Amino acid sequence: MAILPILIAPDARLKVISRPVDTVDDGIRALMDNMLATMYAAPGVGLAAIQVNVPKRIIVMDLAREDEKPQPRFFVNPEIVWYSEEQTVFSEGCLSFPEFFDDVERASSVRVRYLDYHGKPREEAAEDLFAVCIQHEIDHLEGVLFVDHLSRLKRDAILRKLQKARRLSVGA
Ligand code: GNR
Ligand code: NI
Repeated sequence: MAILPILIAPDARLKVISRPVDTVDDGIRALMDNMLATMYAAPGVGLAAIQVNVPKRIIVMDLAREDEKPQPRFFVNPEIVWYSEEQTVFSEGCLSFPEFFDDVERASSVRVRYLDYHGKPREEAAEDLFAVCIQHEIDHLEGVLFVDHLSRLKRDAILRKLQKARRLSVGA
């Protein structure tokens, strides 16, 4: 398994709309395994393929606490088929925005339809952190980032700080 480099904002590649997967084959499974290893190494609780510069509709996730055994989940071509009217606010982060967190309001619960690791169609209810995370990840597949849910003032401030951090680190 390989740990892949994660794209850091601002990066135009994070705005690309990801394409559906035709067939969940061994190549897709190898990519999902590498994404999972990358997510664990980061560490993060979710990762969309576009974050490792692969514009395919694939998400990996593990919401288990540190004292629990790992519960890796894989979502191919995920679609939200129902949103609760009830909304909740959660302080979100993103591996593509290291060290930035801010409140985002989303549906409290959703139903998600997807293909699993073996290409089998599934449908599942998501609540709490699972609901937050699946909505955050599916946004990535549309090129939408959590800062796009913030005011332009906050978004621009965060992007400027990341731009500056990059300038300092690469000396560009
Ligand atoms: O690791 C992650 N943590 C997180 C915390 C609150 C809300 C969303 C997330 S997802 C994020 C990993 C990530 O960037 N996935 O795209
Ligand atoms: Ni993210």
